[in-house]
Amino acid sequence: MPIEGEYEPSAAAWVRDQVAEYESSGGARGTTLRDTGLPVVIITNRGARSGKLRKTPLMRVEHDGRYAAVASQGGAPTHPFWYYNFRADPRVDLQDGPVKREFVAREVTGDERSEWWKRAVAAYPPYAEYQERTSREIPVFVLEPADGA
Ligand code: F42
Repeated sequence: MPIEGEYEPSAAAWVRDQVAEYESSGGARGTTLRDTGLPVVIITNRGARSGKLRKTPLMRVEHDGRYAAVASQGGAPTHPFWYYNFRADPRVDLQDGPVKREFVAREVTGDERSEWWKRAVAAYPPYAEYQERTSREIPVFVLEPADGA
């Protein structure tokens, strides 16, 4: 069952515009990071305080049907809000192009984080620069299909 609730668009115009284009085109347009051609997914998550639905575009990092969500926020010194949302309620919906499915997010550490970090940097090399920019260890969540597939 997809998570339900009132959608609260991002405070950042470029983000909410990308979500609008992605969703209104059924995942046919707005699916890359600006003109990089690198693929983006949209993750719907529940606000930790507001309880509202938040829709967060992230770089697509996929392996064997599972995805990584990398809380880089461009190498900022603080975690993005969605990091706290995922921790408060790990049930998320992920849209990858035309396909939308339910997942459960769990933060990974140690060797598992290292393995997914390599995949993330391979998918989006700037993640490595972002990590050099901050003393904050950039959190990584792995999203497992909710139906256990
Ligand atoms: N961000 C990343 O961190 N990693 C990526 O790989 C990434 C890729 C990407 C690709 C395309 C694109 O358009 C954006 C991309 N972003 C990426 C940016 C990402 O989508 C987010 O905008 C960014 O990470 C910041 O996330 P944020 O959750 O901090 O969003 C801000 C802008 C926001 O919406 N703030 C809201 C506000 O009102 O200021 C609050 C959001 C929120 O979730 N609030 C919680 C609630 O209860 O509703 C409260 C949370 C709390 O604990 O207070």
